Amino acid sequence: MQLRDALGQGGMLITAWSSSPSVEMAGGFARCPFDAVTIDMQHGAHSEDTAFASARAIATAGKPAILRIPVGRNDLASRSLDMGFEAVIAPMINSVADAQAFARAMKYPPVGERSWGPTKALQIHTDHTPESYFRAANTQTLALAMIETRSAFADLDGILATDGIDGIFVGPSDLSISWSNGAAVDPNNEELQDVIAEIGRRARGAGKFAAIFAINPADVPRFAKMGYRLAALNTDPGILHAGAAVMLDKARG
Ligand code: 3PY
Ligand code: MG
Repeated sequence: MQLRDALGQGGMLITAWSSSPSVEMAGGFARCPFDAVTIDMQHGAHSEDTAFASARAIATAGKPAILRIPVGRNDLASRSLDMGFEAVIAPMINSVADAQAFARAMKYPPVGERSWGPTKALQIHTDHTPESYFRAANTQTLALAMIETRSAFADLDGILATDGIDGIFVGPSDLSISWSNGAAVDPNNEELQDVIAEIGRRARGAGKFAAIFAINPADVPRFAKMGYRLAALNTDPGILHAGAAVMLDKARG
């Protein structure tokens, strides 16, 4: 397991974002110079089968695998750690109670209530014995709580202070919807940038990691300056379209 140590070294890590249910493509992303690959089971089309097989393909390529669970699926949070994922992103963590429930699923006692059974994880993380995995898991696997509503922002300090929550992950699109009371989805909204900066500042102050979804690659250095340590770079369809546009422009002169 390597993600926590890489995050601790400073600098900005960039994860690919896999929404198409293709193990081949997730493994392909892991062989690109991304720092990690995230499998999206909230809005992406991955099933448990493709997600779990992707975890193995990503680890085989030497990269950390991250999973975004659907809203409230804390059972899947524990299970994905058992399948070898190093971090879980939980969407719509809107209160301290949401954060506590997520943390309980992610951490072994005494911090949480994760149940023992990392059979597949041990096949992937072959540097670990069951004992060493047990000792390492609570610190080496990461619980990232998504901050993407006004109520999450209102409870931010409590969410950050929750034992077992390692960091936050900002969802700028949902945050823009909530911030405008449903008037618009506008993640580039000026006012929102101050809120995003404030979330990064408070996460850093609480000694927790800050991560964010970046639609536009040019935003990543700006987020890094705000203290964010991990950015997801668009999605697989977005990268396909952007790459095709660049190549077709060149091909057509
Ligand atoms: C958001 O921007 O709301 C996200 O959840 C990014 O995936
Ligand atoms: Mg969202």
